[in-house]
Amino acid sequence: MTATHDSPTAAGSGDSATKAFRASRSTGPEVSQERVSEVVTELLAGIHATIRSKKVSYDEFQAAKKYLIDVGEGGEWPLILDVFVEHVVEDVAAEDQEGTKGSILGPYHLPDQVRLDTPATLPRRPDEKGTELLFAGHVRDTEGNPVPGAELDIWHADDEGYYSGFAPHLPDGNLRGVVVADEQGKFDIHTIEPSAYQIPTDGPTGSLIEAAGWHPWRPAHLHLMVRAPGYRTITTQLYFRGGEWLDSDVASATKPELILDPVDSGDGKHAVTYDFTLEPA
Ligand code: MBD
Ligand code: FE
Repeated sequence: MTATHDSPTAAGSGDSATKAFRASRSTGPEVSQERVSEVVTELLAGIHATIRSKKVSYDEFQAAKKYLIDVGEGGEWPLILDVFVEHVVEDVAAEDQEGTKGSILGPYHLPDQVRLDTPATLPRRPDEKGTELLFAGHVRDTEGNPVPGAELDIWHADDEGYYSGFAPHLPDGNLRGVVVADEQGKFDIHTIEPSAYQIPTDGPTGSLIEAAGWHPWRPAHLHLMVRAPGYRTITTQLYFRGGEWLDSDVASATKPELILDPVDSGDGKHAVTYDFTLEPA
């Protein structure tokens, strides 16, 4: 592949992810002293137990300190926490969730993207590469009734695995949009299939993955938040049958119910349907 642009750097996307996260949370939630104490005490006990059982040395402790400083300076706290921790938070949140399965939000959601009535084509460059995809379906409630006007907030990587807003060579808003379903809760979204995503290898998250001998890949995926007034918002991701890394996602965020089966619709284009079920808020 010949790149026609400088490769986006980890520091660039890390900074953007930190800024986007700060902008999305103006104030932290209120957490009681009791809760802080019980959760942090158990968290620290886990770290202490690992130090004892693995006989962590002073050199290793200082290396860890340096590493954590680097994660912060590189703006990679959103990335590393979403890759290695968020999936368990999502599992816990999902315990009482009906309807469509959720998955992690990840670090690359941006609010306030262009609103488009269905049928919609996500903003793309004139020469956007990748297989054309028609992604269609219905949004219904848990009793099977349509949810008219449901919003499908969708964002995904391009054919090289980069996200707009986090890779400077991409126009703002590329492959992002909020698609409004029709009176029957139906949506038709034209876009292109994303490529697999590789954690940037030049930053601290990538260097940990390399140091541990793991691989830095997430399978190709679409991100979605599906919402409507009176319903619990679903945050999820959809994957592609046969895609590489489905069985070893570095972020542990795949679920069998979230795998799409696109079919050829002629002209080399793909089409797939997927229906969403929202539970009452
Ligand atoms: C991604 O694209 C993503 O979805 C997650 C969860 C982490 C890193 C990059
Ligand atoms: Fe992603």
